[in-house]
Amino acid sequence: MKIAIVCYPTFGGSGVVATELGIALANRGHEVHFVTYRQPVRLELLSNRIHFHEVNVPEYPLFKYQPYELALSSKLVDTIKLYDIDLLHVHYAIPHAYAGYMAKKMLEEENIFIPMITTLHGTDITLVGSHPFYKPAVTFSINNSDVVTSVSQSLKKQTLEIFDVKKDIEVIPNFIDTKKYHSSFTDCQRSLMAEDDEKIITHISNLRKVKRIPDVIKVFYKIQEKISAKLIMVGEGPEKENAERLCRTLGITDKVVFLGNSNEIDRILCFSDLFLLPSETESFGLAALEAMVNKVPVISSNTGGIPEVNKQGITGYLSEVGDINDMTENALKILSDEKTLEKFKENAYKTALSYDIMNILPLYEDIYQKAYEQRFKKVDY
Ligand code: GMT
Repeated sequence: MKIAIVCYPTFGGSGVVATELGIALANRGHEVHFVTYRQPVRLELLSNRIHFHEVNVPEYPLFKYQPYELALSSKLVDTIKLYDIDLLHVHYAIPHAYAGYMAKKMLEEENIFIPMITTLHGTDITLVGSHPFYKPAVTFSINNSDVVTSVSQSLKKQTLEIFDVKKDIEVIPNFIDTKKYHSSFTDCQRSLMAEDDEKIITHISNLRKVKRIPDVIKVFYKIQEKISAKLIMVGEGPEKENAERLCRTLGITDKVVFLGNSNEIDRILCFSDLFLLPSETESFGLAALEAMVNKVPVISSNTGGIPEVNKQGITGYLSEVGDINDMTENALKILSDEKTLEKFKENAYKTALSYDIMNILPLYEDIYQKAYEQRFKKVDY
């Protein structure tokens, strides 16, 4: 099949999922066309089955806001026609599903019928999409997609609660290519980061408010009062400066390393002992799954789709949002005993294996096939 994928190309779960999915589809013989404003960060290997089409929005001084949706829908129309694309898969409803729908309608004028799959990722529903400014457009885009998928049961439930959805939502969980990970802790070069007796605790995100970065720092502060530890903060975002300031106030700057954005997540997770994810809300928690496949247990909040991934007392522990004392206690339970830590590491890895891309990819291929077969049918509800 020839598939056009629209996503955000930046560091962030939805872009990562879309990119990894595209790469896997290409490996299965499909032809994949990424349409977005920059080459996706994880799209390193361009093969003859992977194409990238950049959306340019020409600056026009008369416009206060440059119309990205317009440029995207036009680019989609051109790309779909030029490459004879069979199907459009948009990741993140805003504004991708909206622009995709416009492209679909423009193409229909020329008797070209393209099914559109929309995958909901989280903040497009829970934070941004539910805002009254966007809600009618998001509701419309969801209801007018040919197939809608969400990355967790929890996100499906939230979507049905927030929007007047007339369509079925299929849950297809996020995934990981487990073959890419050769987790052997001997060649992780952990000595570059910490002393032998120090535990390495890691947080990876785009450091936005929803990630509750001060909780990460406070939990770490309490952990290092009891055991020797280092904190590695990976990512860039608006909460970074506050976090650096908090570390200074707490007197732990020498124990916290801010690495910024990194393309070496696997190397970092390879030498990590524990992953912290105290988010306010999280539709899935791909970062937790990436930690788990690298044998890193997870201390997280019990919110959104996280409990579908992080299993209480098995792969880590879950606490109420903001309960830093409980998170600290749980972290210490895992870290203070090597045997327990080893057990949690193994459990995390085993659980992550069930999310292998080879288990999830056929679910997408299946809905692609069904949507393609029904492409001439009008969406009606
Ligand atoms: O969480 C982020 O900061 C990025 C965001 C995104 O839209 O890229 O992630 C969302 O999608 C990921 C992939 O499906 C999920 O794993 C994240 O849980 C979800 N983030 C939130 O719901 C806050």
